[in-house]
Amino acid sequence: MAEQKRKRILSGIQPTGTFTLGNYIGAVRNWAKLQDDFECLYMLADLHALTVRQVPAELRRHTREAAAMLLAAGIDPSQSLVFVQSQVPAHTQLGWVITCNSQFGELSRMTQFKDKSAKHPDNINGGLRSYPRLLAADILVYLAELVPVGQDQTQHLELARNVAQRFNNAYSPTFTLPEGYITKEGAKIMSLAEPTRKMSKSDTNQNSYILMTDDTDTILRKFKRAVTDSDGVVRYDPAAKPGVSNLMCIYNVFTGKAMDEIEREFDGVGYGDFKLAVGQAVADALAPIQGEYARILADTAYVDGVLRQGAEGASRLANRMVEKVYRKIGLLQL
Ligand code: ATP
Ligand code: LTN
Repeated sequence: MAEQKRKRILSGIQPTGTFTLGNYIGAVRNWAKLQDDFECLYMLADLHALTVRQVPAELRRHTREAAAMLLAAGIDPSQSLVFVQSQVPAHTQLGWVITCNSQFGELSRMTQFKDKSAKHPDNINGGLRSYPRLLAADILVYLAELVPVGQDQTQHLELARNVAQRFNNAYSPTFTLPEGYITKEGAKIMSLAEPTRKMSKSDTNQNSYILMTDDTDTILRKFKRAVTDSDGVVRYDPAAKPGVSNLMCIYNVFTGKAMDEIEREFDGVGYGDFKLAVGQAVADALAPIQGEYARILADTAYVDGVLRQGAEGASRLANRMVEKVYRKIGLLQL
């Protein structure tokens, strides 16, 4: 009985490269924790990844790697559905309906569109702009109530809510309005090289991010080089001290220590020791995940089996919804 009352969660991540510490802290870490209390669907958004040019063989490899990383980070396929977006055609089927029920202007305001078109001026394609409509379809096709994401996705969620509301008004109540599920700690981990920008796996500067697969030496080296400031005091002040505050956020996530506690711990201690402590906390937290990741990734048949089973389960849910929507909007059913 309780089973039926669990709220449904959907979230996605693009298989555009190895996950960063930002992806883990802002999204993936929370996904595993939510499984006991919610019905969870976790998706590798390979169609979204196409908004930026991908090398085919790499996209394929990254997709399997991303699946293995989700499993290594604690997502349990016997509890949650893990699947690849392109293997559930219902997303694109509903996506077109959403496209026809959304307005042109609202898309150009999206920060991610502006960021990515600035980053790839030679490829400002239609998908890059339309992308939030497909994201809305990803969520609405499952009537997902909660969407655990990092802070950078709030604008897209707002758009999904607006589209859902508009559709419900134009036809009849159909879609649930999804809420973001954004944790306070680590909702936006910043780049280690430019702490006013978010840490991103597609950054060209390798020192700006920690990858989930980085070994301890690499992690320590990257933290050692992390940009801070010149006043030498470990104090939480994201506006005035973005670099130090970002490191404190990361330390807080892995040690559970509050900001004032961290300030006391490193009172009178130089940045060098502080950075080393943060790096070590991260390395210690990632080591067991990395062990699991290597083990799971080596078993391609297992990973593919999980994804196949995930796509079947997700399709069953999503196909029903597409059928219902198609009927509502007057597409002929035979
Ligand atoms: P890309 O660099 O390819 O655009 P990305 O690293 O920004 O990718 P996404 O695949 O767009 O990552 O995001 C996956 C999830 O990780 C989303 O929920 C997003 O909000 C979250 N996320 C991404 N970067 C960060 C970050 N720096 N801090 C917190 N959460 C993040
Ligand atoms: N756009 C997200 C990935 C994503 C997603 C979703 C997140 C695709 N579809 C649906 C939440 C719900 C991103 O990672 N930038």
